[in-house]
Amino acid sequence: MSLTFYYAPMSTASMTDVVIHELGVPCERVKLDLKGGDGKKPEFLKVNPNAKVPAIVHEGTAIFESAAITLYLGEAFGVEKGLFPAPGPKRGEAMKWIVWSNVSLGDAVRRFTWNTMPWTGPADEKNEKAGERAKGDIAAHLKILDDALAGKEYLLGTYTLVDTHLHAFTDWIRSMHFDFAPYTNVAAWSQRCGARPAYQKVMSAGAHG
Ligand SMILES: N[C@@H](CCC(=O)N[C@@H](CS)C(=O)NCC(=O)O)C(=O)O
Repeated sequence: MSLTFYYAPMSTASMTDVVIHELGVPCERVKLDLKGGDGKKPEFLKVNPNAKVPAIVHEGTAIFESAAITLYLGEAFGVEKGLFPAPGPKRGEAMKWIVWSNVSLGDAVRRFTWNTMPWTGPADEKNEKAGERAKGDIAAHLKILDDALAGKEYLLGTYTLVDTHLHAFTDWIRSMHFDFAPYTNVAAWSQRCGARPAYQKVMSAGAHG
């Protein structure tokens, strides 16, 4: 079995890193220095022409986009480990939340970071009103997640890679000073997911990961 994981510490790739740790699959890790230009090197552009991490190569096939990677690894390795549903309606639920996270919640987060964070782009392209609107949209999405978690420990009932994926994403949102206190179900779920050894391991590696 050959699996290669291309990553940069403290990036979207951390989400995939936690997924790989949860699954316990052996892989070759290739750390990229994005600021140093590794993402734009021809050998990496062959893996991901978008010049972004995460990316994986499994048995010679390159896969990019964090949502696609979680879905793919879940299907390939997660079912037998009880971390991803077998094909059927539950699998549909898993797909729904992972795509929702990157597309719907992700859209609000991208607008928020672009308009409010100095590290995303030039100051003269930022728009305060658009930032405020995006902040409200993130709050609306957190409410949707909160409602979905009502009466449940995890999104699909038991812990799955859906929680791994969404928790890594929402914990990054929380780190940008979003108060989860109004979302009591999200706050409790976030603590449960954050206590898992795989998440602790990736986070403790931090910038040196
Ligand atoms: N939609 C992509 C986004 C990945 C992404 O934006 N990755 C950033 C790091 S967080 C990146 O590699 N940026 C390239 C760079 O900074 O040069 C995914 O979900 O995989």
